[in-house]
Amino acid sequence: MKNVNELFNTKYPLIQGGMANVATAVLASAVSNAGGLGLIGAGGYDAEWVRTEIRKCKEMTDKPFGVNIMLMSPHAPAIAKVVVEEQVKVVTTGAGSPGIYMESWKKAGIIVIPVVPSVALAIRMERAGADAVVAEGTESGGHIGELTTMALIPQIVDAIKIPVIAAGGIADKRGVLAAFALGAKGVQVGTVLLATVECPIHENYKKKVIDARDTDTVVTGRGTGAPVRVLKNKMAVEYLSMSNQGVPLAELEKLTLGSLRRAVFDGNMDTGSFMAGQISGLVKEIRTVKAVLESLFDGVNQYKDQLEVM
Ligand code: TUI
Repeated sequence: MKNVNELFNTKYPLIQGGMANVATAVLASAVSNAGGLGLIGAGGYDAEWVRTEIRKCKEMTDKPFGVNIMLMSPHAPAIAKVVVEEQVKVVTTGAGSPGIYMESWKKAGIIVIPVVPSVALAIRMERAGADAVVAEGTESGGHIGELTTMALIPQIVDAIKIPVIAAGGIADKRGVLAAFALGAKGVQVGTVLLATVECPIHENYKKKVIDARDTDTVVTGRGTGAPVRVLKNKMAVEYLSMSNQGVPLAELEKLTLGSLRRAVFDGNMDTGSFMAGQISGLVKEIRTVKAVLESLFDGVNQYKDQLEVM
């Protein structure tokens, strides 16, 4: 089995999370230039936005990068075509099963890495031709599954032959080593990259991550089929209280409509959705992307022979 950094042609076996509205060409190129695999997060944007970001990213780095497609987006089918046309090297997917696109992506020579929250989906994706999976624990920010990273990774590792990349709760080298010890061949990180110089989000968002303690995330939307982990604020607390009182979904959705954009672009502390993982409490300063990646893998090579990852 190829190591994940050989599969990507990167220095580190690391993927950046496909964070919607956050993961632009600016962040993706910074991660790729620092030795990881940067991703453009298509999020809710349309196909032409994605095409433009891909072209910008090609200008900003000569290293490999990928695109994350959020499958709940109505633009996903058109974006699935754009990644082929633009000869994107790697595609990751989230919030659904990419089965219907797999054949066209494989034909185009794209490395396909679905994000999965369960063993069943990991097995389905391996059968459908995925090159690797990102197994994402419920510690993660944004849209999440039920299982923790600790429980999910070894179960998926035992169920499939393709490489497993661990996500959820990883923000320093202890997390990286733990993921490798569980059998993962690489890691995906998101939260720790929010607190970087290059991350193109409002300063209030970065400050909120840095100020967060271990217990400061909550999960909204558990009743909607699309639970989302965010940092606690007025909006999240109101949402949970209204949801507990049985307020109908349509009412609740009025509260969350446009809330991620209010966090990312306006830094609105009261009404924004500050998506971030449980590991926010470990993130204490704003660093460059390069410094973050170096610290994640600092000394990890020492364990190369035992872990057979890099
Ligand atoms: O997708 C993510 N994280 C995200 S997407 C996102 S944008 C958004 N905003 C508001 C509401 C919903 C989405 C913010 N964060 N992570 C990957 C991920 N995929 N987590 C969980 C899943 C997942 C869940 C169910 C993947 C597949 C799946 O299976 C469905 C099926 O068809 O079997």
